[in-house]
Amino acid sequence: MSHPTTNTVVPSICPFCGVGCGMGIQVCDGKVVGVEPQLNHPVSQGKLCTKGWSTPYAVDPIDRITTPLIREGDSFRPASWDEACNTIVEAINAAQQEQGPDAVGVIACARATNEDCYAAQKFARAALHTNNIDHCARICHSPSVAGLRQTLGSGAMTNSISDIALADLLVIFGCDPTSNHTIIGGQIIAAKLAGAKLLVVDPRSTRLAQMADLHLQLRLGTNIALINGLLNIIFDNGWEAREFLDSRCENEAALRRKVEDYPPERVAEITGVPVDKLIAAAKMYSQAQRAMLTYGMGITQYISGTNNVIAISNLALVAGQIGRPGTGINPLRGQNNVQGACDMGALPNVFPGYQDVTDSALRQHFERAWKCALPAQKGLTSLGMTQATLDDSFRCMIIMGEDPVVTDPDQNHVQRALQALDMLVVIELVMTETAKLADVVLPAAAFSEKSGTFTNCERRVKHITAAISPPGEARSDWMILGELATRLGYNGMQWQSAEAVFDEMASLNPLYASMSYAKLIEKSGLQWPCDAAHPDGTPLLHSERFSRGKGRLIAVDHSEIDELPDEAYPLFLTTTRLHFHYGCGSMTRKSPLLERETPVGVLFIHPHDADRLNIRAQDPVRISSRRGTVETRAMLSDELPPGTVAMPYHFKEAPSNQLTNNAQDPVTKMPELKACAVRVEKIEVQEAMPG
Ligand SMILES: Nc1nc2c(c(=O)[nH]1)N[C@H]1C(S)=C(S)[C@@H](COP(=O)(O)OP(=O)(O)OC[C@H]3O[C@@H](n4cnc5c(=O)[nH]c(N)nc54)[C@H](O)[C@@H]3O)O[C@H]1N2
Ligand SMILES: Nc1nc2c(c(=O)[nH]1)N[C@H]1C(S)=C(S)[C@@H](COP(=O)(O)OP(=O)(O)OC[C@H]3O[C@@H](n4cnc5c(=O)[nH]c(N)nc54)[C@H](O)[C@@H]3O)O[C@H]1N2
Ligand code: SF4
Ligand SMILES: [Mo]
Repeated sequence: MSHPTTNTVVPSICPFCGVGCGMGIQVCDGKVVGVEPQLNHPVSQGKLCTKGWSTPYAVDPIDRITTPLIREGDSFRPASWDEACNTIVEAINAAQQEQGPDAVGVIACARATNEDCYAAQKFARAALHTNNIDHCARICHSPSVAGLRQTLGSGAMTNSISDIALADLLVIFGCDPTSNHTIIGGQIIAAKLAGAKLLVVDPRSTRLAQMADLHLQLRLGTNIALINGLLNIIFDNGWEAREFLDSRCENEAALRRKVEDYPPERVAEITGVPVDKLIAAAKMYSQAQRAMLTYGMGITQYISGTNNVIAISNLALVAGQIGRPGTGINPLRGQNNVQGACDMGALPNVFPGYQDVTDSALRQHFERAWKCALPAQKGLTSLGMTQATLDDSFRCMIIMGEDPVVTDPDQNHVQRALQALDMLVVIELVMTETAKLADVVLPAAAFSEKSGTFTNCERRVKHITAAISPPGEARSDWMILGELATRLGYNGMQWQSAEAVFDEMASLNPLYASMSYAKLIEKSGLQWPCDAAHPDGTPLLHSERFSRGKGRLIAVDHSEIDELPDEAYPLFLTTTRLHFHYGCGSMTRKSPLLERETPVGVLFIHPHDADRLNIRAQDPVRISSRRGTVETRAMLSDELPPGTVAMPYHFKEAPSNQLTNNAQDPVTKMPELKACAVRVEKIEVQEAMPG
């Protein structure tokens, strides 16, 4: 590969969140020396947030893994690719010979490219003969994929980010875009300043809630009751979109009957939102010309996650706020390429393009294309693999760029499982907490060191090119998996370029059918579906009909969260994000600027609760749940309702996932990351200060 050597700017995409802002990577003498915003990028229009600006630190060679590493006692020794790959293949073969193909599995990476994720699922299915393939969408928007597939036929953002400027009402439901999708957050503020109304539904008083026309500060986990209450009011007043319901939706009668059980007074009691605010919100949303609804983890990260998404869908369908510009149901996908990782089929139940693995005609289609027999049963989810390890039926896991020790619920449980594996392989940029437990660590190329494509939250597929070479012996994930496949005896992954991977994928994925690198570069990205009928892509889904035909209304009921506070654990804990850090922190925490902005771990607590517990600002505190204990510092915040404390999950020194609950949504196995019961105590000065 040849790379620019002096002062060149290589167009690329920010490697953090799903907004997918356009950046130029500044390169000097084969090193990334800075980034700059792309002025004419369709999403970010010349802007980056602080994380985007800090990208050079995130991919800096300092602390990067540069050779394969093999465990030797408590540490690692450098090894050749040959030795590392042989060690892995031997362990896989032994596990599969003794316990069958499903004793192994792969976790793909929503921060890596589509090409990497396509390779990960093909590796699992064709080389390992198992559907045990999953990734962090499981604990993120898997309920969106499952819920919206049932109601609309497709689980992605229905509209485009630029529609924010077209809406006259913006509904921000269980997400915090100024922190987490910052450039979208900025566009929401701009729309508000230009006259759009703002309705926020969140237990916390987020920045957008503070400037909203109406803030519904509901109790944690009461989304369905709230939405059924709004629907009750809408039907009661005849505010529903009559014509839209008659012509484009089905199953209205059952939904109407269900929401009769949710009169405003009852809903006020369950949710804590006063009746007058419920009525105002129902009117605002149903009577707006164009209401655009965005939602996030406050909807999905519950054991009722899939039903929560269905409730959101019911609301938009009944109000007819979908299928037109400036409206829609818009799950703000989190990771820079989580939309793509799902589209690629890095999920245990679907091939690329959401094609069911249990459908024999589809499976035969992939068997012919990949020239191998494929497994017919759905695979295990990521947390399913963890559990199967503890149940002795799973032995070998390949984790490509995820840090479950910090980011999965119930850290002690996760660590026990990873330690019980015969072989844990981690393909990473840096030594994460998870990589530290591995038997073999393989060095991955970062986004700035490889070519490929990313798909952002509005289904926009963009091409990126390598700006520099990978450090040391690091390689793109698809190359690593291709090498392992060959050594396992499967020859169908010997691609010569990322483009060859993309072309193969596009030939098998109907949503990407008419895409090619040349066209992606020429058009500056394309939104799927992009096929013969939509050669220039599709900015707006469901305009004439829903992907499944009629929009399906499904009656759902409020259910309690799994673990309510009691005498021993009297407070609710919710976990959220901080603007300045990202995921497990392995990339953002390399930036001195971002690191300076936030303390190493923090507990947010309402002043009333703090007062009762004799806790002052910055006091060291201990937080305990039924699963673990964390020590950190207190920060007083009246943005939380009394009785609820909050922690970010970015800090390995104060990992909130020591505390979180692994209880799961029955449909998607999404764990309840947004609510569990905890006890908080002040740590007296003579005890050790937290790190
Ligand atoms: N800075 C930064 N940005 C990120 C990330 C990061 O780590 N750092 N991660 C990226 C990823 S992977 C994702 S998925 C996105 C997530 O982005 P968001 O969806 O915005 O994520 P959270 O902050 O976890 O949760 C959103 C909100 O849900 C609220 N909430 C909790 N319970 C409920 C409830 O019952 N009902 C309602 N209505 N709201 C509730 C919380 O108070 C919080 O404000 O962010 C992406 N962007
Ligand atoms: N308590 C609590 N826990 C949560 C959440 C919450 O709200 N509360 N949110 C959940 C959500 S929504 C998500 S998405 C997960 C995220 O959980 P993770 O996916 O574990 O988090 P990331 O920090 O994004 O980890 C990605 C890793 O990939 C590596 N990486 C980056 N690029 C590449 C690449 O090209 N190749 C390879 N091989 N590696 C690469 C990075 O170094 C990083 O260590 O966390 C979840 N955990
Ligand atoms: S909003 Fe997201 S994509 Fe844009 S610069 Fe910030 S982290 Fe990167
Ligand atoms: Mo996420």
